[in-house]
Amino acid sequence: SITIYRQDYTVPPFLVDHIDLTFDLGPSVTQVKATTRLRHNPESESHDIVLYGEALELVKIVMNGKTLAKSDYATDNGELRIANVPDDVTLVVDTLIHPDQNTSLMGLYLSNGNFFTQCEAEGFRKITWYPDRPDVMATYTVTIRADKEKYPVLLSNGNLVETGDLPNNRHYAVWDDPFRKPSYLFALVAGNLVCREETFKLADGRDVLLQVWVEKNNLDKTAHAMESLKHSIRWDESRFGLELDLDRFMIVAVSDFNMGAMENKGLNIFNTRYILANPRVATDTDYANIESVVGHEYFHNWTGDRVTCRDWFQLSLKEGLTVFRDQEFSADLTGSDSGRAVKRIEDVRTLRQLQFPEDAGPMAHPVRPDAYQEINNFYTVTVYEKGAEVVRMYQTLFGRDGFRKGMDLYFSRHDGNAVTCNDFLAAMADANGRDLSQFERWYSQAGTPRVRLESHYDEKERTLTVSLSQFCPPTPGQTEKQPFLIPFAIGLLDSKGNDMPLRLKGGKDSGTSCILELSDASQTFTFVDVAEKPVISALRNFSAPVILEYEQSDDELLHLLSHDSDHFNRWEAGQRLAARRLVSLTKAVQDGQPLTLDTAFADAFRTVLSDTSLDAALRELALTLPSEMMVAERLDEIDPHAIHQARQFMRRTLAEKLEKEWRDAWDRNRTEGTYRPVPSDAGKRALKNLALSYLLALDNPVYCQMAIEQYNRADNMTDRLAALTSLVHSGCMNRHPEAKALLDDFYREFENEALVIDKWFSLQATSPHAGIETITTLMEHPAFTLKNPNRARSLIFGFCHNNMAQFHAADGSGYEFWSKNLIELDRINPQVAARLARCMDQWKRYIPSLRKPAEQALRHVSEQPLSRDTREIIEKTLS
Ligand code: B3K
Ligand code: ZN
Repeated sequence: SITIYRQDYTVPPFLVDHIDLTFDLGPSVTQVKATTRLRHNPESESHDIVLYGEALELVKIVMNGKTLAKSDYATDNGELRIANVPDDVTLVVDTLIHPDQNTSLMGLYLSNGNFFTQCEAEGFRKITWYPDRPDVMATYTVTIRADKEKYPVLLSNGNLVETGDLPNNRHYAVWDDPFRKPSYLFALVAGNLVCREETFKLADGRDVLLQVWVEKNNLDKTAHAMESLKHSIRWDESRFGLELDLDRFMIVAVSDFNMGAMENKGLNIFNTRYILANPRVATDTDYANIESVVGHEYFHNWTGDRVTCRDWFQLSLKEGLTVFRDQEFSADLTGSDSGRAVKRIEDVRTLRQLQFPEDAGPMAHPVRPDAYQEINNFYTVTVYEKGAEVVRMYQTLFGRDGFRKGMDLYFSRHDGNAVTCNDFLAAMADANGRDLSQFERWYSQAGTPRVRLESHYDEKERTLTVSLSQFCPPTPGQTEKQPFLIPFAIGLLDSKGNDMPLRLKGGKDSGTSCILELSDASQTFTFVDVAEKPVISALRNFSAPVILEYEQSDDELLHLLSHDSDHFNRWEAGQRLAARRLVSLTKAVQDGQPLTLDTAFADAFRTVLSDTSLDAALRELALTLPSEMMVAERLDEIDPHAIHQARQFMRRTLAEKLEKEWRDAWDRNRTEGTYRPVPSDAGKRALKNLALSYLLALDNPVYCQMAIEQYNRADNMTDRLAALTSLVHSGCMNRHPEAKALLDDFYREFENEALVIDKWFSLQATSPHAGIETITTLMEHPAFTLKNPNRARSLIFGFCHNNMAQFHAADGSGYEFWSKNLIELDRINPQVAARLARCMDQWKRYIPSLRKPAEQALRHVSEQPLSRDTREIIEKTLS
């Protein structure tokens, strides 16, 4: 495969002013006519027009009125080059495409008989020959023609300017998008759909039309998406002064979709998973995800669409920034400090669980990658979530106001253009009068920095010295790293648990929390007037995406757990106490030693559980043990079974020791009245359902019965699914015929709700009792199909990614299952397959007995014909 390098960027030789697209839609054959006005780019030395195309049937190309002969252009490897072209050119390209054969779900494809497009990153080239690169921005006019009965709804970007009838029961619609955009933001939808719509008043008084389009049977699940959209519009107005620039904003839900959603200008297309909700079918988590993804795609209208990326290496320019914006949106919408903390904890948990391992594995890459073979493989947690942390650090350094100034400058400089991460950095630097050249290393260097903290309290001088040193381990292609600029938030607690006033030597008072700027390999900071030996609350609110190495005693951590004014660090202290024990329990399992858990730890958990002054949501987070993946992260060698046993032991022990308190928590956190997906109620449900899952670890028939009753009484999916999951994942399922019947009941009840059936597959695939036979049987279920990404993910990814104990079966059967399905999936949908390929990222760290079958499975895959997507991942994983 060919590797593309960031440093090889050259400007496009020709720019496009306008493109006219006409689609004659048919499922097996669609005709596409593209009329493009091109103009030579004075910044380019080349006079060649370069177009990209994939899986297209070229009918003809006409340039300035003359049909080109084959000898007038050269095609090679998806590129079509017309050499030595005059400055102004009109190009008419006629092509045929075959949507019904398109299983990759890139370009134009069918889902339940309706037409949809997905063009990011390079899908437009599956529609027509075009300079399909993000720095070529044009205005679009799109004419769609189709059978009127089968495809009554015809949508594209921008404003609807004309509709009408055509002979042979066909009709047409013309859409005009006045905003210049790159081809990756183009979209078309045609089919039998209905919408929920509303007129909405913007801050400047303009009325806009908002629509959420779905299949007819889903109209009753669109209210929450519409609410979320309105909240998003208001939020961007008030927090960033950014207003909707179109008269109409449309969202469409589709059930076959490779990822979460897509920010096409004025016509966002979503995976149904992030739109459809009502209490019967959606959980609290679904509601929260919908809110944040609707927000995310809406926020892209400015950070992505109005200002876009110069090239795909700059992807984090829009993604990191937009994730940061959606995180802040969700946090603000909770309306409370503890709500913000809950959101922050969840986001950091994702980062640590998914991004830290990526940064430490074979696919590690900088937030702004230097090279790729297949760009779709770089829509990663590093580009997205670490990218968001990098953006967050500007706000941590400059405050909300300073950050806003930087944003304003960014838009005033770059609106309507395709720019780079460095342009964003420059806007932040200039607006705040700071030299940020060192900060750029966050974009260029991969790997998670480790920050070591050592402290010394001088009782006589009443000073506290804090020494910070940083080190970033090597990553593929980067052996040496330069120090990062790390904003390190810190606070000091006295023995009563109160925040102490902070004063840095030579500086002024800094309140009770301050940011130390670590820029050298190591630095020392001295606090003066420190009245007693404090307990240090380090890296508050997770102020930088680093691994903190600071050995605090159990007593200090317990002190932080009960008193820290920084909610994040209270949670963190509990996690560190638990993780420390999980690591030693894992070793004990491996050495065949007896397993024990100290009373002090159980007591600390009891105190948190009973502390009703703490929000239920925060208690739930604090009492959820670090995941098996998180424990694996702390070990040099991964022994999945030992980790699983250690964690199960800790859960069971905490269930036993806190049995009464769990019962109380289950009793007292029932929500009253009709279901509302608001944070306070969702928090209660989360705590109640955590309590239930602990109680079910006790193998007591009374609790199985309790779960069965919760299932039967539930008036919402959160409680129903939690009860069913706890039953399946605990031993109850096998001992209670009644419990087993619930799985069938659930299936029958929700047979016609695809997203709920996904949950049904996934809760079984992730069960610690689900061996390879269970999974194989589920694969044969009539409702299973590899072709639908959501379905494939629910079962196969559920098992390979989220069922550590079973996937890593000693006989290698899990890995064999993985390779077989990966190969099959790759022939259908390379993008989804390449995600599945990532399951083996960590194989070199497995214990030796697993490493062998893992390598075998990887080698077997690498010997097959593979897509560019999957090939890149497998080769990097093996290298
Ligand atoms: N920008 C899209 C992702 C497109 C992925 C292409 N493989 C969704 C988002 O981040 O909003
Ligand atoms: Zn995005």
